[in-house]
Amino acid sequence: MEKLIITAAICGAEVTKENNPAVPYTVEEIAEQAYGAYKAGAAIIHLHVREDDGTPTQSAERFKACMDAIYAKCPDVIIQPSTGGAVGMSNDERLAPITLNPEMATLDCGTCNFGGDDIFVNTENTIKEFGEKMIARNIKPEVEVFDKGMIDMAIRLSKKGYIKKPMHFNFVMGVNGGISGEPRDLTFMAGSIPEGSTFTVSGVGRYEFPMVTMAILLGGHARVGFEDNVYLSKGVLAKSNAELVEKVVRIAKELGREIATPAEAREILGLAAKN
Ligand code: KMH
Ligand code: ZN
Repeated sequence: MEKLIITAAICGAEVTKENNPAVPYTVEEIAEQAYGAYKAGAAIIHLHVREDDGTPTQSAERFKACMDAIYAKCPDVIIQPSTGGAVGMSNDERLAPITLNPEMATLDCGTCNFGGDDIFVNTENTIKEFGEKMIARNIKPEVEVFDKGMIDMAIRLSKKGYIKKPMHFNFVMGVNGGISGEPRDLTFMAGSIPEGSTFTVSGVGRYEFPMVTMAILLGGHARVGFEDNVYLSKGVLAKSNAELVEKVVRIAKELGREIATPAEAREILGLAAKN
């Protein structure tokens, strides 16, 4: 089986220090959390950024400051900025970090409820626009799918040339409005992607470790981090993103799956080597 790529979603746009005091806001806090996760075994940092007061922002300047600070501590890590941003942001706002030409970025492939009155809007035209812009900049999209229909959307749009093959998916499971995070759900999602695709799983909240464990067994990849879950185990807050990554590494080792370095992750995902 391929080595396991671990992604650390260290910050997110919705989670706050009230949920877990270790959620990073400042450039320094973000770089520190990324470094800890990288040292623990994460090859990819899925990145959202904040103003110092915790307000989510898609400012290219803020992304650049955070990416520079992360690369200063871990020069070979893969940084994957979010183009999802936070609910309610405009497309132009959300696309700002791709002007920095990152190796990867997320490409959300459908609209869904996002808890309460929130709707995370990704119309077909939005997906086409984001897909085209990523192709133009040679950015590998991580295709974010919150439900099975979004896989079908990605397949349709990749046939039309908006997303290059082989696609790399992230199944986000357990959002209030998306697919749940039960084993049958992951079997269904993993069985629905085209041959030659790769996938990562992000289980939200209590679904995080069961879904990651199942992904390890299925040959998929694993995402953990404060964006998705702030608990190390039931009722126990994680002290850092690194603690969550360390737990994945322990599970993977028990199950006989080796961990991919960033260079190995680049090879698996078809990214250019970094010099
Ligand atoms: N914050 C969510 C509304 C992504 O990073 O592309 C969207 C999100 C997905 O987090
Ligand atoms: Zn995200």
